Amino acid sequence: MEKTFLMIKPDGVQRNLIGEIVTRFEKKGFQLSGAKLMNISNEKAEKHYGEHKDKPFFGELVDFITSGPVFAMVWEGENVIATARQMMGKTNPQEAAPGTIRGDYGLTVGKNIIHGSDSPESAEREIQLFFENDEILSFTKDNQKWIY
Ligand code: DAT
Ligand code: MG
Repeated sequence: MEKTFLMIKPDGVQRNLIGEIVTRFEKKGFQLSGAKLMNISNEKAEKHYGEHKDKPFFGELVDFITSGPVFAMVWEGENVIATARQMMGKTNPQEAAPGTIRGDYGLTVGKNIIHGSDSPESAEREIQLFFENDEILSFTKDNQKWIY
């Protein structure tokens, strides 16, 4: 089954949105395979956001993501990478549709609550960056037959 890396950013953790966000993905039918509250080192942050290293906001982005604990997660399910991105909404919360996580909870692009992998390649890379293999659990829930 497809897996993606999702991360509630420091603003989402500070604003007590972990439960609300986890609930959305659970209710959708996706399965949580791993999760942890963690602080991100500068080095890991720079690796994670490596594709943006030449952007003017890179420094701010790294400072923000290392400014407090994040809640890192691995979720699995059919087409979870693209579907999770849809549920998150557009990068800029002011453009994100109501009903999406960023559309419902965010106001500014610098504090947009959640990260989600944007392709199978980034999902693989980001899961490896944030999780050890034994932190990701594969198990079958009985409810699967009512989802698929
Ligand atoms: P996404 O998080 O939707 O994948 P992205 O990969 O283009 O978006 O950018 C990564 C993060 O960088 C994004 O969540 C918030 C920040 N960011 C993007 N564009 C920005 C901008 N123009 N000004 C400030 N921060 C920005
Ligand atoms: Mg991105």
